[in-house]
Amino acid sequence: VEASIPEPQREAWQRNQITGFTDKDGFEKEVVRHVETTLARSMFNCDEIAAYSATSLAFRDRLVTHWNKTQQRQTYRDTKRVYYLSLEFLMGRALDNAMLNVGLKDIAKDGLSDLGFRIEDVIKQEHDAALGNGGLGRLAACFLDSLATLNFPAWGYGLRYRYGIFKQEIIDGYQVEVPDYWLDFNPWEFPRHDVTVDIQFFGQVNKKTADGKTVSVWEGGEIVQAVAYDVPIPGYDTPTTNNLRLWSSKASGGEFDFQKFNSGDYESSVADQQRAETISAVLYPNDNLERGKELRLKQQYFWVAASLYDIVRRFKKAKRPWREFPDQVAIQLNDTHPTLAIVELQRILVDIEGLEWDVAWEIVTSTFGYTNHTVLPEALEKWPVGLVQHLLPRHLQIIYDINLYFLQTVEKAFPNDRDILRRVSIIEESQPKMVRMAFLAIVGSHKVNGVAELHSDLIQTTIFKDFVAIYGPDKFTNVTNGITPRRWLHQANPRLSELIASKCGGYEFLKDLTLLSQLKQHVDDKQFRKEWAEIKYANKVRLAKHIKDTTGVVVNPAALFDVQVKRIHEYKRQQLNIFGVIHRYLTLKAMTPEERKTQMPRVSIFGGKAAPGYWMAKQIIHLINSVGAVVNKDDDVGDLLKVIFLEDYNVSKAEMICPASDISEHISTAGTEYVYLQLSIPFISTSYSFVENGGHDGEAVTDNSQRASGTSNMKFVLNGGLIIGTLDGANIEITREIGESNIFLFGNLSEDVEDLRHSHTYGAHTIDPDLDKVFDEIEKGTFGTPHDFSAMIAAVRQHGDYYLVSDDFHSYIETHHLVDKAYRNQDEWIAKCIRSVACMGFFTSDRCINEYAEEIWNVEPLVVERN
Ligand code: GL4
Repeated sequence: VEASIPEPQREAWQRNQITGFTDKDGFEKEVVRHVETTLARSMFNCDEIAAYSATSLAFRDRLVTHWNKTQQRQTYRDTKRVYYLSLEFLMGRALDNAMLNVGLKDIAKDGLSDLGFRIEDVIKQEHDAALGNGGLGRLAACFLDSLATLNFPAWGYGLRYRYGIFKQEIIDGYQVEVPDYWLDFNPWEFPRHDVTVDIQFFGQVNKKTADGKTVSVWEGGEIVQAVAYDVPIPGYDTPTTNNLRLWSSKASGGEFDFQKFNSGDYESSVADQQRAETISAVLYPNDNLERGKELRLKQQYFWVAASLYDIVRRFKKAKRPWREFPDQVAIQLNDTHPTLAIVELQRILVDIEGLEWDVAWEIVTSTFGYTNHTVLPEALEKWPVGLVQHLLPRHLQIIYDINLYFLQTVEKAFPNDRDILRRVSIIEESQPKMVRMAFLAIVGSHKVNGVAELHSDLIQTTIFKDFVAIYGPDKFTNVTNGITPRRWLHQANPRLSELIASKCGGYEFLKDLTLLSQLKQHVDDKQFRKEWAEIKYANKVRLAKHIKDTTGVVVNPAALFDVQVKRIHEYKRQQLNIFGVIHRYLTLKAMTPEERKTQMPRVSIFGGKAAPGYWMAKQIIHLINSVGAVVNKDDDVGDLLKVIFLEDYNVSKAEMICPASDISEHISTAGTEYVYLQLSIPFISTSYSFVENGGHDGEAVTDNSQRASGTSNMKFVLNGGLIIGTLDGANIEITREIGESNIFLFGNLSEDVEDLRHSHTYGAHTIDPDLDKVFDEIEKGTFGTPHDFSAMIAAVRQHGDYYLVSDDFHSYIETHHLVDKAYRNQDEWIAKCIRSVACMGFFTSDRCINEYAEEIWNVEPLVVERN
């Protein structure tokens, strides 16, 4: 308040309001000004990076005025805000997105051209902001875009990792990890050196009595400082610009501990500083896996404590009573990573603000919502009690108290059931004892949601079943994931977006994706189909060029492009794909030249990172590259088969790849050990006519609980590609929306999965004969030293084939034949693509955010007026 300008002088400020450029001349002026002043360069040494920097700064200036206005408006109106806590925000590039959301990309294009640059080249200079691993982090980024576009007062809170997800290089066919130093120059962040929070670790808890009241005081230990870095998040076609606040760690007391420094202990003062900075140094590169490292827990508490301090500070400004906290604040926990926030808020309210336990707990549970993203057991977070005790002694006490009160209510409700207490306890009575973070998140939240219908059913009937019995079904809900059509259609595929706009009454569909349904009326329009096909072809040409530039391999853009890009994981079954590719290769080799002429040319495109410690995933990458090395130079097959591994798959590459795919693969194994239930999927028939779709007669398709939702499937379909998949997470809902005839489904039934696994382990496990031949070929050394791939083969032949690669192999191969056949009829293929896109309205993240807002957060949009 003291920093505000007094009333009489405000007129001068208002008179000098910065409005930002609105036309080409204005844009050019700003770019030149930034090149010459901010960057201290000139037209004699302005390269593409400088042009990128100046363009970004020009747009950033525009965003900042909207951003300030949005924040002022939200503060003034004092409405409820949403805080999205996520350890990962996989944002990708910001400039293109800012230009499109602000709506001045055409102006920038012309302006840059006047100044001697091509806008595409300028955009490409930007380094991806890659603060995430895969689907979970990208979902958070899509949600931020939708929150701003829908004018919700919302902040994201995360960590500002110095190193995001590593850069992947492929050297001699192997993945090599290179650090991703992305902060060299980042015009999109604003350091707020004045917004800092001291975060405490270690120490001990002492009881103190004052005014007849005993309180717990957490004392001693060490302090690390959190510094805020703010990133503006522009909405599409709205001035609303929200904030993503990322915390960076720093030694408290600045650069050095001067006392230590002056007393000659230079080394130790530097060591302290480095130890503090380590906290936000690096993103853990695992997807769907928690490794229980102490530093990871430190990251979690550091980020959560800083964010809560900030949220509470903001709430306290309005001097409202504490009970109104949940009317002003909704906090969403993106997976269990921020679960300590529940404990931290209880600590603030009880220990610092002096509220009664029950009053505080009511506030806490009304504030939080928790999203579960996986049922994979290795991804469910548990922390050793001893580690929590050491790092956060007061928090462990609070966790024990939360558990005690919780178990007391359970005991009351289930007086004769002793076992339920053991099953639902937040503390697992194992050796060592563990804190079960998902259970803590459920107990401390008012809503728990899964991310696809099937996934949400599954968590309620399996891992969280007891909690449904305790709390009733209303606490649990589903919000099926979605993607932002701004980035994943308009930005990634501008020509398709334009063509769609010409049939759907302009670009309104980008804000209301259900308007895509108007495309149905145009499916039979020959000219429209032709233009559609031309755009797909042009996107394939662009990808072919990228393939040539990065791998040296020439691919035919007229071939069927078959894409599987995502993190490499055994459950996602890239191994099934590459074994299928080898089978195709062997089949082609066995054909006469005449027979080969009848075959459909294919390009099998893979991409994705393996966690550095995931050895099997790295073998899969190596096999893909080794197969490519042989196949791509085999003149017998020529254009009929090419195998490509695209290095360093990330958001900006995805924007190029998705528009260029004809078919993409979403083929993870059906079911897990948790799936004993039989889910009926009413809109999916249990028998298929063989030709119309990818299923098999009498073979029902199935669920997949390993992958919670999957979101890349949505990106591919939205860009006019078809998909081949198991009935997995969101594949099920995609099938419901686009119809069975527009998707290629295959694979075993989930209810058969357990039996199949059992038979592998205890019976004679016969491998599919075609797959056997593939293995024999690998073992002959056709693709390099067989030993390199022995574990992959052994996993199927000897170790029980947990992911059912052999069981699904035949139906996978058959389905690919159907794909080839369908692709020959280009006209019908394009029609299927158009029909599918027309039905994708449901999968916008705008729909997700509206559902969260209504069902979980209870927040309203707040429109900010334009200037
Ligand atoms: C994931 C799921 O594996 C993925 O299916 C889902 O789409 C994504 C977003 O909800 O969350 N869970 C974890 S852990 N990583 C993911 O990508």
